[in-house]
Amino acid sequence: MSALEKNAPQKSDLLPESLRDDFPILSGDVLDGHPLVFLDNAASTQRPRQVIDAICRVYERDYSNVHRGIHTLSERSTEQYEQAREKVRALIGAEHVEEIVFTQGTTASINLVAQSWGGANLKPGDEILLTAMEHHSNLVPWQQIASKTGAVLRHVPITETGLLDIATLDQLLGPRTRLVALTSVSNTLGTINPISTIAAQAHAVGALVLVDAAQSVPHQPTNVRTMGADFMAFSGHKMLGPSGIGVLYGKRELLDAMPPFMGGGSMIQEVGLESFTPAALPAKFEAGTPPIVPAIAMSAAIDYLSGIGLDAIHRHQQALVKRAYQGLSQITGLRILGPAPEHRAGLVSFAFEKIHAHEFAQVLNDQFGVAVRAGHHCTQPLHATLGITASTRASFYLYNRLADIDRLLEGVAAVQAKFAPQGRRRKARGG
Ligand code: C6P
Repeated sequence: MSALEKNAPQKSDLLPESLRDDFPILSGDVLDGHPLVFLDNAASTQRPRQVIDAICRVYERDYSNVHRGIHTLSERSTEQYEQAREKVRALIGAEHVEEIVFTQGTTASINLVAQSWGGANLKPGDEILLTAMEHHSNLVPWQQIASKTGAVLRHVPITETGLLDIATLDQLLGPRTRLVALTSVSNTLGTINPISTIAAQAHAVGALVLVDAAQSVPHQPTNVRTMGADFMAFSGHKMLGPSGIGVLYGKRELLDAMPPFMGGGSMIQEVGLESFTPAALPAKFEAGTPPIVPAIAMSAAIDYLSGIGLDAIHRHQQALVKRAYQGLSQITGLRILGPAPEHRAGLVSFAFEKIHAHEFAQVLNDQFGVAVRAGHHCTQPLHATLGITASTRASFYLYNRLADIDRLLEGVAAVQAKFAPQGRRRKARGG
């Protein structure tokens, strides 16, 4: 029995393969002669027929602008748009439905908090604590507001094994810390961060906590209250929904006290020629015509995910990532970034000294039908910390199978053998 077979996940950890039938693109003719192995889910996921149908249904039967008309179609659209908000509330365990603001995505949500809350509250010398593993979307908005307000950015480092070095929190958190903004799952290392522990420490010094949950809400059960999140951001397109829709969760009293981010229609109660009064939550933060159909379709995606169960989806991906990690660890000269499988979500990034990540991804696509992402994955500072400029990333979702992982391993081994037949064996390591 091979090492892979010995460590094979229990069948019960895996979801039934039949759910793939719900995803037309997986059986479509994407690549000439190769069945598609889609392992780029951290970038964006595919959509099931149920979500595609929801989009068609709204446009064919129910579509109009929301919150504006008293005619039937406007009422129908408004009702479905607001039902989507309630569905999001339930998904993340928020207390009040008005704590759910629809945005364009994670990036837009974080920018909203940085500009609105940050602009109103940050003073010179105030500190914002980020981490070394943040996506650019949770770095640049803070850099921008820090340079406007005189606030100072600090960063939690990572350990050799690719975990957050939470032992440093005692020194990094202090009376000047106003906000800790961090990712729940690293899109490059796969690390699952201990958000509730960090949030408790942040709250103990009076700081707020913003969670970038782009890579966790789609993959595991989430509860903003047990997590200790004051703000949380995520995107619809990473959870089987359309692009152009995302969510900002914020505690009601915080959102209430924040000034509107954008001005325009819908976000006002009353407007005069010289001034306006903002609308109540959540409309205050939804200026202009919102992403109506994307919100309704995201709600269909939530129904789909809830029908399968986020616990089961998480277990499925744990089984896949374990297999991928073990297989990649056997490949000569390959460096796996990030921690052991028990600390990571369903993705693995790796680097190979002698082959550029783009070359790797190209061959995997062209010769093996395996779609992965190559580059810095919008985490340039993290890559610099790791001493590299790029990596190759395979990221999984509910429709991936063990056979997909095996195809990836087959492709990686073949590329390695082709480009670096003399490569010396190196132990896989984190960080
Ligand atoms: N990461 C990836 O390939 P948007 O683009 O706004 O939906 O999400 C931004 C974002 C924020 N935080 C994290 C942790 C993310 O992973 C992402 C998106 C994609 O890793 C595209 S760069």
